Amino acid sequence: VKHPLNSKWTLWYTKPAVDNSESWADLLKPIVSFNTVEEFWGVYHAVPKAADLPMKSDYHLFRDDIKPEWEDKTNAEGGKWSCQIRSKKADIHDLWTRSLLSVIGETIEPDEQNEVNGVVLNVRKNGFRIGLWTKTCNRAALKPIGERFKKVLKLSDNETIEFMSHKESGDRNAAPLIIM
Ligand code: M7G
Repeated sequence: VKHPLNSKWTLWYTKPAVDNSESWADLLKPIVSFNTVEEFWGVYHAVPKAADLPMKSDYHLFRDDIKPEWEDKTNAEGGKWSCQIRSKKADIHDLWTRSLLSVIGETIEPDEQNEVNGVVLNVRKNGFRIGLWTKTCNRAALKPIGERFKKVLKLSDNETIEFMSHKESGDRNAAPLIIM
């Protein structure tokens, strides 16, 4: 017996660029799709753990046929809640697992909202970053999601997450739409 999820999900991987000849699109590839709890755990155990990924790589888990790019029509008007995992004690494997479960189980958002398109893990020199991608930049919809995201990431009261629209994400000087 398999337990269906409410959506199909696809895991994507961005491999680190070796030189400047490879574009963003060349580096980003879908790995596998699943739509049951059992298939999720199969994938989860088959792929490298977050802490074992190479520098400059990403995991992306996205709903249905949404590509993990700003350009996708379901992402174009949206943005992301972003959290830099600063604490050295933080167990990235645990936090990424909690993020995945809250997204596929849809406990990250109020019932039937379907505001969350996907979740992204970036492995960078200054640490790990987890981003929660949303369909819109609607503050009223984003706040309860941000509150839940902070609990999923086990943040303490003095740690914050930031929401930035994808349209502004290329602009280094743009301020986040929400910090909380
Ligand atoms: P990043 O991985 O979001 O953050 O973006 P980083 O600066 O910590 O590495 C790195 C670069 O990847 C961007 O400057 C873009 O060149 C490219 N890139 C990232 N994303 C998410 C996209 C995207 O959705 N579309 C396109 N075209 N390029 C992207």
